[in-house]
Amino acid sequence: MDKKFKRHLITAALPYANGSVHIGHLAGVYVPADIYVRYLRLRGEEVLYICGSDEHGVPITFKAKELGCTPQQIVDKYHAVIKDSFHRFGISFSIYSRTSSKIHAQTAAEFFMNMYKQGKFIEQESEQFYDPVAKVFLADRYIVGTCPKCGNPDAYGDQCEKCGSTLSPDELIEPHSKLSGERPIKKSTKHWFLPLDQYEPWLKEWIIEGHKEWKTNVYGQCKSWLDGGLKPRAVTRDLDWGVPVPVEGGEGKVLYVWFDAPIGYISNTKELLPDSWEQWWKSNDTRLIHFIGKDNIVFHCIVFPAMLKGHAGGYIIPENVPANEFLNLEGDKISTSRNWAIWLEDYLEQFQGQQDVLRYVLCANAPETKDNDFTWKDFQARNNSELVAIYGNFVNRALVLTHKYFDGKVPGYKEEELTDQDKEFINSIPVITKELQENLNHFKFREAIKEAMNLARLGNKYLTDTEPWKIYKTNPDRVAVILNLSLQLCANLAIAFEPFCPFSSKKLQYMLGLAEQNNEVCPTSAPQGKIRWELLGRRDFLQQGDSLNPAELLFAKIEDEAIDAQIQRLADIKKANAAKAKEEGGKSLLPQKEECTIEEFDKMDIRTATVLQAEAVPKTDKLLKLTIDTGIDQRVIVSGIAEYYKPEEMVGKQICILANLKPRKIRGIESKGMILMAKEPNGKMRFVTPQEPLSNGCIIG
Ligand code: B3M
Ligand code: ZN
Repeated sequence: MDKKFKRHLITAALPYANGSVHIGHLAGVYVPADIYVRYLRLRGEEVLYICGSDEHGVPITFKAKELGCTPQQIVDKYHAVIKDSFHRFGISFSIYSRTSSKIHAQTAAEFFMNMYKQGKFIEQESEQFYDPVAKVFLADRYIVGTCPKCGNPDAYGDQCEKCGSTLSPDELIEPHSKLSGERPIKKSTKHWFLPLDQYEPWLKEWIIEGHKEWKTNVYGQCKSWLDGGLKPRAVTRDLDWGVPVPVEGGEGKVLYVWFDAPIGYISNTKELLPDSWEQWWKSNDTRLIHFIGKDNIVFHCIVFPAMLKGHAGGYIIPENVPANEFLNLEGDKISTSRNWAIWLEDYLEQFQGQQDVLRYVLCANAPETKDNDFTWKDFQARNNSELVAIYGNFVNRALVLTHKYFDGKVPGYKEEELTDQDKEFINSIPVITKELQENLNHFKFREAIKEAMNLARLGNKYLTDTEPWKIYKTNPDRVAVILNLSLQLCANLAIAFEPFCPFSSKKLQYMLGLAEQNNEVCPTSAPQGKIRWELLGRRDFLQQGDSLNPAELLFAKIEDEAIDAQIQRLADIKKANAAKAKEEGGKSLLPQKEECTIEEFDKMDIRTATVLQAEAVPKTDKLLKLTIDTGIDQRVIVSGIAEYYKPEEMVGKQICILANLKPRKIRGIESKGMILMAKEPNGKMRFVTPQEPLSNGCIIG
């Protein structure tokens, strides 16, 4: 661990308080952060783990509207639910607070005011989208339209959830109001902008030059952002839910949720440590690490650091941002609106006392470098053939045999009794724990948990090779050696697994007599006694004659019935979703657009063309780069159709294009024109083609 840091400030993304948390959130953010924090605590490091509910933002106001209550009622309800389920799952936050707290409103307002006074914002009257029917400005998610980068028809005014791009409402194609469905008009309003462009050279130096060690997915996203050029971003909104803008002219406006939420990390620290929070946020010997999902990268690597820098109040910036990719469920993207998720609350209810199984599976299968899939079959297999059959089985054999042969007292041995086999076993332990530690230091939790399991594997092999049950009658002294060493490995396992599976680790510590029964699973300080990381690899945890507590199974087998019930539940949801989509398909044709004149239509140069070449745009899921023959020239169009067509399917096809669309750069490629596509209400898209082949360049009109 880097010695220049005295303390570690670990943050986990603040979940929106408009729903419960699901396995995607857990695998992406809270489980890895908790593993890391527990590891640091075991090392005796000074560490804070900061989180809380994100209680502002448009989706919360939508939810309130939907349920006919106030936004405050919504956040009160979900804050309590989320906080409680995190605790029961063993997520060991130092504090879990909320952004509707007084201290947060104050901290965020002061932060804004401070930057405002230093002239760090651009104040600008601009034309913003306004819903003439609902009579409100349409901030962020109140406005939807087609993403210009990937073609997703349901992109929001601030972000496209499909491709992760951050957007401004002006970039949306065919914007419409989420409130009335109306096409919005433009109306003048004043806002404050953070001139991100001014921070570009500094950000480039800091990330591109200075943090090449960041995870490739994170570094790559930052680089493509910075290469694309940054623009000023509004940090205020015309809304009535949020932190009021504290300056003159700010009446009726609030801070943008992505301005106030990251300040939540600061206000929650302040709430926890009113007297010493500044030491955590303002000294260079604090190491700040943000755990987040990939859709939050830009806010944590670009916007928030620019705010901290712009504030000029001595705030530190993150040392690392180990963001994860997404977890899918049984092959499909997790979706709250389609109820395609496993909710933590439900899991805790249905798999009581089995928190560690989910923690283990989510870590072993974490979407660290790419999106990954959670399946119930894999969950069952990992429990039954790893936790039960390897870790649980080894511990159980060591303990039960000691109870049987030595009356539950740790047997002793003399150094000279050790055989080569014993020595090989003893020497293998630190080799594995060193690997485990290296991986933890580098946020490679999947690899780390494998090593922890390898430690248990080693124990199983040792018992299987030495077969103490066969030799007890003839050679009890030899059995004493074997069981002593096995119990010492059990103690090693209790430490090695503590970050990942704290519930069973506590149970094991108790069975070994190393801890009290029912001790706190969510400690917020360094553990005491022998459960310390620095002791890993040793074999003097237990002394001859120490008493063990009764042996209990660490993990229980999960039967097919339990898994089948879960699979059935998902099948039912899929069926219900399909029925709903079918029903809605019929009625969801968009209403006719506003009238236009023939002159307006004539401005559009629509022609036939043929695709000559097609290739996927690297590092995107949605984009194809098409080289086409328009009859008048050959040119490139980048189109968001990769979801619907493979490159090879497009080659040779005749299509229709809007030829005189203003050229745009998409992912660094100049795109000249647009392919005409027809869209089904369910979102499926097909390109439009003449009924019989025509020459290229025919005018359509
Ligand atoms: N509430 C967004 C999310 O859950 C968010 C994170 C805020 S972290 C400051 O994706
Ligand atoms: Zn997109």
